[in-house]
Amino acid sequence: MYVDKHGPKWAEWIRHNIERGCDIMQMKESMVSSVWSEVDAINALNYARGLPTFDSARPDIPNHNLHNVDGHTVRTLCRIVSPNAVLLDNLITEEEAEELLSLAKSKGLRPSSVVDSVNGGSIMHDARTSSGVFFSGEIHPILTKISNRISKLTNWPEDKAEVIQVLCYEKSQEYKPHFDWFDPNFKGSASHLVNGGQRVGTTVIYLQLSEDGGRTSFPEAGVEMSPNVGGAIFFSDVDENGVPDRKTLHAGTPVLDGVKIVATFWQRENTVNK
Ligand SMILES: O=C(O)CCC(=O)C(=O)O
Repeated sequence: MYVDKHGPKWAEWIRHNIERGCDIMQMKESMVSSVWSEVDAINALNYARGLPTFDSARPDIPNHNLHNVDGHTVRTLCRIVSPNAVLLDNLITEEEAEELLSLAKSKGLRPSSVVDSVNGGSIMHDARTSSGVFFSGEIHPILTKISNRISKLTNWPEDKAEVIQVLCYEKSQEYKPHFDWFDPNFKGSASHLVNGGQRVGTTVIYLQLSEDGGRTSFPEAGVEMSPNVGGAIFFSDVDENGVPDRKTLHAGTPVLDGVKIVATFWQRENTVNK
């Protein structure tokens, strides 16, 4: 439990160094600079010392510049505190972006919808003029690879996530400011909350860049982001206690020139039946 997360050698290393009276912060740093996530390292060290462990209420990116996920390096370029949002470079490679793009194009893009706040179904809305593809119930190596990488990076189980969606915005298309979390006050949220609970994390991966416009903006924070191809924006939809965060209001600003294509990955509170 906790100490065994990366095998018996690490468990032994933790126990032995605690017994020797090593500095706990230095131990944590050594673990994090190796294979451990920050949360797992803290939990393992707490557990080994009989202290309470901490299970995060939301996915999050460790507070480091470089992240090694199974040999693939992702870099944090910018981090904002409220909402808890991170601009990432190289979340996926340009080749992986191309592969996902081809898969989406082969499926064909349809006008995007939004959740109907009354009955939970899908409806067309002026607020979202893009077109998109859902890969519901399908298994493709590239989808699995990307969900697996994000789940590891954010320290959140892979089964607690929706399938990836791809969105395409042509000139003048946009997604007006909105929240990704389901508003518990809306009748239509119930059918979504029952399967997987609340949305707790959003990752928007850029697959194709527009020439101008088409940024992801956070109006409450006064921030607009525009990653490279394969770069992404991650944000927690809820606060540290799992409560929907109104600061996560965000938008896909109108594309002024060219075509923007992104993939969106939503993480949930509970396991999702796909
Ligand atoms: O297109 C973007 O930049 C943001 C996408 C978005 O807001 C969403 O899919 O919820």
